[in-house]
Amino acid sequence: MKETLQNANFPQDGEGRVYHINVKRGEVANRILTVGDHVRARAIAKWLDSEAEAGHPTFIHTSQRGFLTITGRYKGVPITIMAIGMGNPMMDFFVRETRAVVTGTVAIIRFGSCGSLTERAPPGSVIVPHGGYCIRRNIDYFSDHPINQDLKKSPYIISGTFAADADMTHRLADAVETALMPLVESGEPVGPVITSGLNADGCSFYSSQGRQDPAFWDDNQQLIKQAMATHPDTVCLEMETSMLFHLAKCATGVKAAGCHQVFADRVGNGFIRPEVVKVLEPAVGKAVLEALIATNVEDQMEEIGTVWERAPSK
Ligand code: R1P
Ligand code: URA
Repeated sequence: MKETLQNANFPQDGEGRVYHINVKRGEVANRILTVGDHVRARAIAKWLDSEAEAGHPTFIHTSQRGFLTITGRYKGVPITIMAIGMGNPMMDFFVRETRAVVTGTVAIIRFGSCGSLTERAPPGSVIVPHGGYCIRRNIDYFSDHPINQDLKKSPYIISGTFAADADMTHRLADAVETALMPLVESGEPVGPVITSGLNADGCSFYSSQGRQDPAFWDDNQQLIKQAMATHPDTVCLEMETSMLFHLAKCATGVKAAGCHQVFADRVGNGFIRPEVVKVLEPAVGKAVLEALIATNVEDQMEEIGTVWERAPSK
């Protein structure tokens, strides 16, 4: 922390920079592509307009807490690409702190990696879920002294569902299908695109995604079966997208969609190969940018005073 912060309820520095992402108004655009992985964010940023095309340099900032913000333009439209790390709390920091520094609609598409629960989506395929829910480890179940014996009954809590924005999801599914078509035709081991079903966010990559570890007391042998019985159209497991849908529902002026490249085959126990990621990731990243620029946002920020303000022509 370099600056003295004001307001313990929602800390910001004297220029309005938020505490964890460390950006201020004019550094984050209305349309945001978010990923977990910094390397993925930087790879997708290669699709942004050059400085000569954009009329300004690309803004790149890493916060002390590890959030990477890249703001530029794609086909002339202001876009932010942000890497946030992993898990529901990181998604919470990201949605709340970007909402605080952006005026007008915040349109967010998450592009993550996931585990697949269906043979229809092997490693190399892409899933565009229509909604999601959360699976949380119930720590009271494992507690020595739970405050209520009822909490000892179930080791995991499976939530109800939250819908993705239908219009954004539709555009995203179309854009991903279009992007993958030439790769499939040229024989690359990518696809298919699964354009419905539910995502499940685990609060852990391990216990609450049903992974077995003899070194831990997890009581999760039946967890995937229970989740599928509760939500039979579940297709994938990861750690942020359902939280994004939940927060979008609870926030003012935030709308969101998501897509995932399948890394882990949780049916057949396989994993994606790096050479497939190398082909798939840039193609899907570009498709997400296409879907974002086609997304309508209300009261988009004026460019004056922002990092995407064009230099005056000489
Ligand atoms: C776990 O390996 C991470 O991968 C997935 C999960 O949601 C979790 O963040 O997404 P990212 O590849 O976007 O990080
Ligand atoms: N990310 C997850 O959270 N789970 C997986 O199985 C793969 C990627």
